[in-house]
Amino acid sequence: MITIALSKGRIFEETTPLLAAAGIHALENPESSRKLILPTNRDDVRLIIVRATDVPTYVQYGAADLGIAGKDVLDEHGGEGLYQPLDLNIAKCKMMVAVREDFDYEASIRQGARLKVVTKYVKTAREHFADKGMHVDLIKLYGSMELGPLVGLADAIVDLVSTGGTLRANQLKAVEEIGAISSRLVVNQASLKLNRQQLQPIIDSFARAIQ
Ligand code: PRT
Ligand code: MG
Repeated sequence: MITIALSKGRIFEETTPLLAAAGIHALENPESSRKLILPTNRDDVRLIIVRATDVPTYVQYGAADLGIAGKDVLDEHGGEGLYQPLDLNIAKCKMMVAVREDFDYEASIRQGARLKVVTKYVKTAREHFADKGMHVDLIKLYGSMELGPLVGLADAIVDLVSTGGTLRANQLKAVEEIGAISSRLVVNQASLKLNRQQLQPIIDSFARAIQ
């Protein structure tokens, strides 16, 4: 049995055409089903529905053979035990630093101010500011980072931006791009060795579908 770990929402939606290209169709919709293990049209393939941040963990420990996860999530996880053969070019966005519209980020850097930063992406943020030689206090949040600067919890946020609508709606502005983000196929290295005959055709179909 091949197990593929996916998260609901944008990753599932954007993965559906790739799975179809490999001849794999979920028999239930994860948005409406409460099942966490979804059968597919193929007796030898099942999907498991997990939190986006948990996908690398399931694949790392071999509970899933394949998974699809954002580069943001993989960078935080560290990628240990994972083979990452394909950038699927889906769920694209940018990792950004953002501040209140009325906050002068450049001036506070020039003055060497110690910024307070809220983020879900502590490792990414720590590395980014260390590379810039900036001293920051990082505060870990699990969501709604945009609120931090509005209520005095932080001067800046590190978060994903796609349309920019969430920043605008909260009177925030992006001041720095940390990097481009897209989702990657991740493969358990041991299971690729053991089950290459089953896994390689799926990987190859994904590769052809994204060209
Ligand atoms: O939502 P949940 O807490 O369950 O988990 P999650 O947020 O980790 O999962 P999900 O499904 O929301 O995101 C899965 C993956 O999609 C992420 O790991 C990213 O790689 C990718 N992705 C692409 C995004 C976005 N675009 C995105 N815009 N993930 C989140 N966002 C959020 C962002 O955090 C911000 O709050 O959308 C908001 C900004 O969007 P705009 O369009 O207003 O700029
Ligand atoms: Mg989300």
